[in-house]
Amino acid sequence: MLPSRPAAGYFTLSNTSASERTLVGAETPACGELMLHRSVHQGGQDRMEMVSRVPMPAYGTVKFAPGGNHLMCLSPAADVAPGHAITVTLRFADGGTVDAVFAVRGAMAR
Ligand SMILES: [Cu+2]
Repeated sequence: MLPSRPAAGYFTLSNTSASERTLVGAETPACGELMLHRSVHQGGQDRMEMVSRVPMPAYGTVKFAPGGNHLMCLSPAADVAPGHAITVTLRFADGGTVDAVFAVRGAMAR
C-alpha cells in the first residue's frame, strides 16, 4: 500500500465445510469502507468492478490475488502502515463471520 491511498487486500479463503458458502462483504474499522473488488482487463485497459458475492464451493478454495478478486481498503487509517496488522471481519451469506488478520506491506513488497 501507499500512504493515504486505497490499498488492496489479498488472501486465500478455504471452505472446510460440506456446503457452499458465499462471501458477501468485509469490514474493518481500519479502512473506513472495505469493498469486494475484481480487476478486469477490458479493451486494453485494467479497471476494477464491485463484486457483491464470491461463492466458495464445498471444500473449495478461492484466491484473492493481484489481477483478480481483492479487498479494497478505501481510506486506510493512519495505523495501516507496513509492519502493522489489521483485523478484517469477513461476512458470509448465511450470516456467519470470520475474523482474519492481514499483515500490512509496502507497495513494493511481495
Ligand atoms: Cu479495487
